[in-house]
Amino acid sequence: MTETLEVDPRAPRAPLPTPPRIVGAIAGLLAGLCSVCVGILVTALGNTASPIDTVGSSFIDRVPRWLKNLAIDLFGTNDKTALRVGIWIVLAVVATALGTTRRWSAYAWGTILFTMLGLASAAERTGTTTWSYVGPVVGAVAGIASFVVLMQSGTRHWFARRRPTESVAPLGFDRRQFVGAAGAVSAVALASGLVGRSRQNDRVRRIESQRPSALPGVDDTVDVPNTDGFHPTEPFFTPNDDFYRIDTAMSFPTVDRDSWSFTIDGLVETPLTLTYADLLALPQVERPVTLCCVSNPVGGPFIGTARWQGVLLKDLLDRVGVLDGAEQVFSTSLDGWTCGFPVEVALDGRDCMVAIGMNGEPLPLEHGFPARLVVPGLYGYVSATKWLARIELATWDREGYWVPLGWSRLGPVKTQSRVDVPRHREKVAPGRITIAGVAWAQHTGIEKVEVRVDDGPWREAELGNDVSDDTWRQWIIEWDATPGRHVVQVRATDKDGETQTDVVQDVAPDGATGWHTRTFEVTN
Ligand SMILES: Nc1nc2c(c(=O)[nH]1)N[C@H]1C(S)=C(S)[C@@H](COP(=O)(O)O)O[C@H]1N2
Ligand SMILES: [Mo]
Repeated sequence: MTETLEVDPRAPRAPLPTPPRIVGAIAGLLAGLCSVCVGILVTALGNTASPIDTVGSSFIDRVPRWLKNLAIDLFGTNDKTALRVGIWIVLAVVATALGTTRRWSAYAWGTILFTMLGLASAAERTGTTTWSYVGPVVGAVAGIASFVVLMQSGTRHWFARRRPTESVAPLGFDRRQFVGAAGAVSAVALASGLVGRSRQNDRVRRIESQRPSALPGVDDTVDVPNTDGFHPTEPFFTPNDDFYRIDTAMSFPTVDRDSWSFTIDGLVETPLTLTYADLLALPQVERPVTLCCVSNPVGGPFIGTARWQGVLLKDLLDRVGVLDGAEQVFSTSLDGWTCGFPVEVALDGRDCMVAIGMNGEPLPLEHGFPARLVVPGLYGYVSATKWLARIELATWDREGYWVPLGWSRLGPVKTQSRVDVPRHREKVAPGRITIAGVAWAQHTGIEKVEVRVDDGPWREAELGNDVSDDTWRQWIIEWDATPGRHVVQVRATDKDGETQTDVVQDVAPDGATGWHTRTFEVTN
């Protein structure tokens, strides 16, 4: 009697065979992609930041000083993109590795772990909503389901019609069915990713659309002498689009102009809350101020000058009445970033402002719309809160964002100067050339800039018009270029007579020092 392959329908179902490892890896990767993209879609539908950005922000909050510096050195103002790419890579590697186990339970536990990370980030952040939690959870469910479907797609033979007499012995791996399922999961991931991204852009556009078309008229301004054409490459006022941007915000905090307000409270007699309309209605002051970042290396680009418009902080502090115990002006942004500077700085007569305008335009999103602080003479990390939410008069017990991460509590700007022309390793023709740059010592002012080539004598550069002690000063000097390789150095002296130190110090903990040195080539 020949053996039949007939099957007893009452027999227990054989377990599905385990698909090859490569199938597990692909399934893991695609399911992970699906998780994240669905998470992005759901959060975007809820008008809130993506899980990637939320986790990224939590990561930034924990970055040690050396890593922050390394990131800025390597990526400059593209550090956020670099972080996003890094997070995607880590997720892709983990999802692929989990997939190779080919066990759905292992994959599910891994996904749950990363989802918890997303939820924990959402929980610790200011400005997150219910959607910040719903997104990762829905994403996790979608990812685990995708993984199960993909793993079974090659072996379950959903579409293979069986006659009762046919074998259920393994039919082998159904490649077409797996490819079909992989295509479907990829399509879901791609569609959610694209829709999510466009919704996320809509969110930013909605904030953007709330910027008014014009600023109120200025009541109090200063005369700015002409500075056009003096410096060959660096305009005195940095256009808003070229102005450096440094902050910890992976995505702009959601702002509703009509309900936005900020409060001045803490050690004050009467707290004050001002809406955007209130700010526009107050007397408008405009001042040119150079803002710079403590992370700017010697010769670096993280500096810019703008005409800032807004309300003088001093006037607001007079209104609330600062109490005796107050030591610092401690401010918080809509996304929970903080910083603080001494109360004396706010009251010593300098033009600290709650700014709403930059170079004649309402503040761009990148630079703090609806309102930010601008404090002449201090680095941004202790003073220049963007997307302002609160100003608190506090004692030094409170620590601004960067202080526990190893940065100095006080951040007065150090006198610095920079060579812009010739550019680094530029080749120039022999003959008379112009060497040009900028120098700054905000709130003290620049008195003198000296330049030397190849360890020759220091020569005094010609200075551009003196706009304000709170702004940088442009300088130029002529030099008869002889063929060969040359080194140019610059040093500035402030209006207190202090010449900038040649002692080289790194940006941490309170700003870089040393003379900017640039090499260039003179050839025919
Ligand atoms: N909300 C918020 N404000 C912030 C920061 C930040 O991370 N978050 N960074 C500060 C730092 S370190 C600097 S140097 C300035 C830079 O301002 P800009 O991006 O407009 O040039 O913003 C300051 N204000
Ligand atoms: Mo900064």
